[in-house]
Amino acid sequence: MPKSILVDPLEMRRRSTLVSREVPLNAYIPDPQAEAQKYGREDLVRLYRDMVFIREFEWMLDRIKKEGQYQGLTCTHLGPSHLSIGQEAAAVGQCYHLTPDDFIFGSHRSHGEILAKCFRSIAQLDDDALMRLMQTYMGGAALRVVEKFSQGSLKDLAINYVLYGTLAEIFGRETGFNKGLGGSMHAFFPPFGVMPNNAIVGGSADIATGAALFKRVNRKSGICIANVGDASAGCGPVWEAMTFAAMDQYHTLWDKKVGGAPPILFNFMNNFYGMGGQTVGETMGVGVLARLGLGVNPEAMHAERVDGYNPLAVADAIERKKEILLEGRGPVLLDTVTYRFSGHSPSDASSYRDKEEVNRWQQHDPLEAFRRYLKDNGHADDTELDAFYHDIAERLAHVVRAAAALDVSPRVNIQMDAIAEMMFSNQFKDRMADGNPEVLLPTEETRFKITSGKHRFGLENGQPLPRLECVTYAEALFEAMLYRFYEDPTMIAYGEENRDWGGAFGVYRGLTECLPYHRLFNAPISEAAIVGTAIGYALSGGRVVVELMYCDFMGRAGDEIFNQMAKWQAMSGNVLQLPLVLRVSVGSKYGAQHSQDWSSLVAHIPGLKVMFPATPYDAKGMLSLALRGTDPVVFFESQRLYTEPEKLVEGGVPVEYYEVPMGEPAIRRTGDDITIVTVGATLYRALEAAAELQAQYSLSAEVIDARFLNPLNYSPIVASVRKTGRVVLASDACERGSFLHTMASNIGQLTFDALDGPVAVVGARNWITPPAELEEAFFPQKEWIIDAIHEHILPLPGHRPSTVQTIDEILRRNRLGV
Ligand SMILES: Cc1ncc(C[n+]2csc(CCOP(=O)(O)OP(=O)(O)O)c2C)c(N)n1
Ligand SMILES: [Mg+2]
Repeated sequence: MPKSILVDPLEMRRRSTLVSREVPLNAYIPDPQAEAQKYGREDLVRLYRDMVFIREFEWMLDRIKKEGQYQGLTCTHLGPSHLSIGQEAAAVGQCYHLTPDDFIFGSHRSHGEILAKCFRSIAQLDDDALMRLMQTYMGGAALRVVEKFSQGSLKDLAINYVLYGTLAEIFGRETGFNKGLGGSMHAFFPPFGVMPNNAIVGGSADIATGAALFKRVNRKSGICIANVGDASAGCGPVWEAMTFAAMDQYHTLWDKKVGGAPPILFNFMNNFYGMGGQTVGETMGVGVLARLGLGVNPEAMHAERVDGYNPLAVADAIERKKEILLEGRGPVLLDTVTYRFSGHSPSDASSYRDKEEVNRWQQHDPLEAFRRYLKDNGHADDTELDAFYHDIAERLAHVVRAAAALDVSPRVNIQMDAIAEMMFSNQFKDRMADGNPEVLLPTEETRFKITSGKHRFGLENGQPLPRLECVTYAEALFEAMLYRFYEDPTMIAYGEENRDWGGAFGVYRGLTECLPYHRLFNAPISEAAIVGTAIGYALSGGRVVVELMYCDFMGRAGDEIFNQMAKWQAMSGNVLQLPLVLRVSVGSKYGAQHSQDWSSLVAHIPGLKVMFPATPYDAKGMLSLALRGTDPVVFFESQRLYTEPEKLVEGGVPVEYYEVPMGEPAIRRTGDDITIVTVGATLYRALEAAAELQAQYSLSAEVIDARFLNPLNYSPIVASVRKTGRVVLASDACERGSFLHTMASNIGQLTFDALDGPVAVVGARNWITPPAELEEAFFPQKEWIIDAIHEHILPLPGHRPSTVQTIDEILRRNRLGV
């Protein structure tokens, strides 16, 4: 089914000039009369109050970091504290037109944004809703603390709740918004639409875009804002996110009823500095940050520079841009001009900037300016405005005392393994939301009709059946995907060449016909954004499968896999779940940059489940398992296996739905003399080795396919090794640093008393992967396994090794680092 977007050579070759859209800079024209009418006295004064509250909150942290006290109360805080003193108007103005349904994601410097959004939500919600929320969030833990010292209205209580929940989080306490596992740089509070803040510069851009995708695909209300710093404009993933958000297909190919582009606003909090590097005049060359929009789409992302020192200019911009976003005409970029009076962090002596510059900005202090504005226009007098300073100081005295006291605000119980409990949600859900999955064909008319009719086992009387007549590893994956697509209305999949082409290896062939564009689409070649947006989609409540064409491209999505996908479940204190499967194809035949098995890298990172099926039965059963879970899974597949039918599991690949049990290795061949454990496609070479060991040396080998790297139940492996007393491990990953060494060390510790020899490891050579014709010298072969057994574990009578696996050779290779 080809797309009908014609690329016309006449049009493409025509001489003309590209005319760029104009980008407004600080276009807001203040009009006190109109503003009084639009906002009303009460709200205008409240904007000021919120700015004062934020400033005092940050000032309090500054005192604690620099002096170890606040209002005479001794208090220490070891962790970070990136303050936003000077930037309050940008945060408060932004939140005015946002509701709890609108999501904001932020950065390491987002305390002000958290407070502003929470205060705004408190103003909007009624007392019952607020109380319910405080009672239910984390079982009411923070509410119980603040109730003890709060007086006044329920909204007053809610304000204290927010101040305390945020501070207790910054102090790393269990009563904090994220059980203290997020801390200052990652604190957030989803009930008010305050979504994860990110300590990786620019990290929020693609995650927020994924949340916006979730809203669009699932027809949820609200917009998403990625609050990132000006210096993040130099980050690749930020650009990738903007490109992803601006894809033409939302308008050209997606069903109109979906509503257009994801409602994402990239808001650059432009304080003109990274830590010390100046983005204008030094580390970048764009001049005006808003210019970036010109490089992304014809609408220039509706970019504008906004005066972030006037909360009303910011509120006005957000109101106008929100409308554009809700109409599906995003993405939007705002260059919100601001300035931090505080250092990058409290220990920063600001040696990189002139005192004169700070002084000049202080003369524009948004709090002073807005105070003057309120007084000049008769909205408030000094007494009323000063009262806010007294009010917040009084609140904070209670809040700091409570958050600092270990008996009131304890840390999570490490003795009870509290953090381990939060690494995974370990739930299984058939669907992440109710409703009918949007599909274009009834199941009976999908390609399942063909695959289900194929031979489900690839051998007959021990002889191979024609491959085309058997269900293959790739088709087994297809069946698992199809099933879940028809069960879970939130499930979507995307990646490079996922639609039409069916994924680079055809796994999704047949899905294009049965799914609308918004459930299966081609992404730009933006691995970081592919994974990052999927994280945002998943943590907003949807199930998502994304694909990296080759394992080697994980490098392009390094931060997203290692820092984001792996961590948000635990950093949220279990508030978020990540039903996200990242399919990663391990290549071969394509040389050094397309043939690496990097499973050890992901298995090393806490927070990821890691699977690597080696048979079609497992391909379907393990993907089915991953697709019902609520945790992030990196799902490795081997390109050597895609076209293989099932030849090991009796009965073949079931037509109906089934799951492989989590973490359980599979015994592929039983034996008594030696255990061979494999990860991935090396299984088949191990089975060849086992056959030869039996035929030539009468040794019976037990072959175990680990299937899972994490979690992994070692018990069957331990039982096998205790029986055989010998073990060799093999996989296609380069030997140095391979996950096999983790397994070897565990098996060694768990079975030392039963071992007759060392645990041997056979990995690929520590080289670049050579061309296809030389791969046999690189990836473990049957002979390597037999030779390794002969050299290290059990001399095989009469055996003449054909490869060098000796101790001297191991030493030599390590000396050379190869
Ligand atoms: C990927 C990454 N690189 C470097 C850092 C260290 N770092 C933390 S904040 C920062 C400067 C960020 O500047 P900007 O994005 O403008 O935000 P601001 O601090 O000005 O709010 C740097 C370099 C980091 N956290 N993440
Ligand atoms: Mg900055």
